[in-house]
Amino acid sequence: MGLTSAITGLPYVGKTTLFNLLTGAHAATGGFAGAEAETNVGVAKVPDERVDRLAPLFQPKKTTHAEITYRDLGLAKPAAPGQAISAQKLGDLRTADALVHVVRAFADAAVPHVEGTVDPARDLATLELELLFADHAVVERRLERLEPELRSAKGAERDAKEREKAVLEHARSALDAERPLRDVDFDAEELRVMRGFRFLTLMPTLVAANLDEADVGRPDTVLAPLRAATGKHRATAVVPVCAKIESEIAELPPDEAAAFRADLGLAEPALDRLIRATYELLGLISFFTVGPDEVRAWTIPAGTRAQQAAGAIHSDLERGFIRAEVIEWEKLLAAGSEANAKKQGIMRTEGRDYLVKDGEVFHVLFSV
Ligand SMILES: Nc1nc2c(ncn2[C@@H]2O[C@H](COP(=O)(O)OP(=O)(O)O)[C@@H](O)[C@H]2O)c(=O)[nH]1
Ligand SMILES: [Mg+2]
Repeated sequence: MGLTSAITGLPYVGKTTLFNLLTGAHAATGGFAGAEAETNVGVAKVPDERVDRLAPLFQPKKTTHAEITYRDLGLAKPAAPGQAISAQKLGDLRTADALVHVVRAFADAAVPHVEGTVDPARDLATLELELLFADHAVVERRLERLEPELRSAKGAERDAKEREKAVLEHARSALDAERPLRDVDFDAEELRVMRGFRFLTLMPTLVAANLDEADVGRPDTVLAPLRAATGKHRATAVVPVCAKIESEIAELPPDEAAAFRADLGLAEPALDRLIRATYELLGLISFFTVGPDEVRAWTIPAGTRAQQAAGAIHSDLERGFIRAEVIEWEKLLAAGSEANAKKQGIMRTEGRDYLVKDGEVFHVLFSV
């Protein structure tokens, strides 16, 4: 199960520049035609110091970080509200697990701005309205089709369709009031009914504010209005980036890059910031498996039980799950080896209902 984030935003805001930075790709930037036409797809390795520090203990043949796929999906400037996003783009956006909405906060006379002036809060509102219109259209279309279906349906099928209608009407009233669906208190059953529609305003959303070089060291004036706008919404966070300088820094040798970043007041690379925010937004955690063959990070939702977590590794491990041996990664690191950890009695045995915690190392015992 790989995670996919869709990068979206108006033209000329730095989407492709950010995509290249995150995935190490070299897709062409700056072209308007490309903004709507092409989709760039790339994979980023989830930076995780814990994997890097555990690996030397095992000298494994392979060290595997978690991965996240980024899809860079350009959009045209809306000619009129509700007309900016092609059906194909909408479909592409809907396949993602989260949205990264890039807004332009950099001034650069050489880079055209579709609205003429730099105003990231305005651009954020413009695109959010587009996503809202898109969801509204989906709801309307489905409600229209439900009417004749309801007339002919009977029994349990009819009940299910009545339920669907009620849920969609609930969604429509929120969208009519320009409320993104992630702000609405749907219950688990309603969310289940809505899952198949893959509503865009239901998706966790990261707003990547693409800062001007001059603002990197003092981002708060730029971020404050964006945070005021996003603070009203659930599952929404703002992450500052400076796609252009950070791309230049990424070309430097690691120690020079770190020094350069520190000078600018950037504590860590854009990828680390974005991915941490993505995990937080989506409620994801990591656990690890270790051994001479592979040291590897796995991504699961917080609150996953040990048996299901084993299924992230392989379905046989879930099916034949007996128990797991568990240790926090720092304790394993301190012990120096699993043999030592066992001798010290700090490896625990946990059953299938154990709730896996972030940073734990797992050995699954199973039999199929
Ligand atoms: N000054 C400045 N220019 C940037 C920044 N990010 C991107 N650009 C430039 O803006 C132009 C459009 O960038 P691009 O990534 O193609 O934007 P997209 O249309 O959103 O994919 C390119 O010429 C980039 O070099 C930035 O942080 N600062
Ligand atoms: Mg682009």
